[in-house]
Amino acid sequence: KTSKVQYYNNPMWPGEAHSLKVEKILYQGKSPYQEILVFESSTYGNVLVLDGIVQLTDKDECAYQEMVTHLPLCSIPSPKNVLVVGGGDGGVLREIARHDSVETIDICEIDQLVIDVCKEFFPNLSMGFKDPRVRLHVGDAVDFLRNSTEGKYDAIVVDSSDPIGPAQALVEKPFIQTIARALKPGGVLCNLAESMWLHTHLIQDMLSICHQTFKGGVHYAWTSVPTYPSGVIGFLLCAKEGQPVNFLTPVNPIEKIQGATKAGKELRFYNSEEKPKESVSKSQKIQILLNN
Ligand code: PUT
Repeated sequence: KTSKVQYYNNPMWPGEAHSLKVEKILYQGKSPYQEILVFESSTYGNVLVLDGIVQLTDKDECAYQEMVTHLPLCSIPSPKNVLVVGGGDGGVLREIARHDSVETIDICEIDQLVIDVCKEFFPNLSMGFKDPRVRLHVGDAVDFLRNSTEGKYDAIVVDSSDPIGPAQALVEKPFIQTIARALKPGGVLCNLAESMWLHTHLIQDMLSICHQTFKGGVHYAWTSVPTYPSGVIGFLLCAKEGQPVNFLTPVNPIEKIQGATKAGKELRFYNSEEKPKESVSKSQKIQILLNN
């Protein structure tokens, strides 16, 4: 029923739209935070949509979940306590569970309905909740982190929706500082950082906040997710000063973790292979795009 004008009016990507053919609507509802839609598509399996924005599809979710998780967790020697902010579909939990050094996985998701709907329609992701190390906290991550013990976590993964609506605060300086406080020295953050094609100013602001807050190093990474606007999504990888962290060469390669990628549990997208040396850094590329 949405008119064409509405299609092109999303403030995150004005003038653009991407469409998927709907075979069947599986669920439509409204939580106190957002509108939730699940449909079966012709080409990408089941699709989760929040407030009109595609969050994941069965077909390409691996490219997001594996990268947002293993980029940070493979960059530190032995992650033990990990926090997921958002991530109510369970996909990041599924990926963290591959790491046998991990002892506790806290997840703070604001919307119980997202969790319930994903348990029904995305069993390959929500299986992550079955891991006995997972402790679910339903509530606002800003409050959760404010009340959490200083220096508790080895890694924090922010798997939110885009920074409009409930996730707006998650890209702002006070929240980033609260995250830094909750990390151990040498702990790492992976925060959703949108598309370099669409959100260069937002990324530049986030880079600047992260550089001010994290003295152990900040990198911009990205992955290809065809059903996200512009087909890519980025991450900010940040390290708290303490132990040296090298995001470019995984010190904890997933392939070396016993059973992490065994038959039936293979990774579909991520591997630890080092990228060829590049003459222009990712941050420089963002600057080049911004100047054009
Ligand atoms: N959890 C990531 C969602 C991004 C949607 N654009």
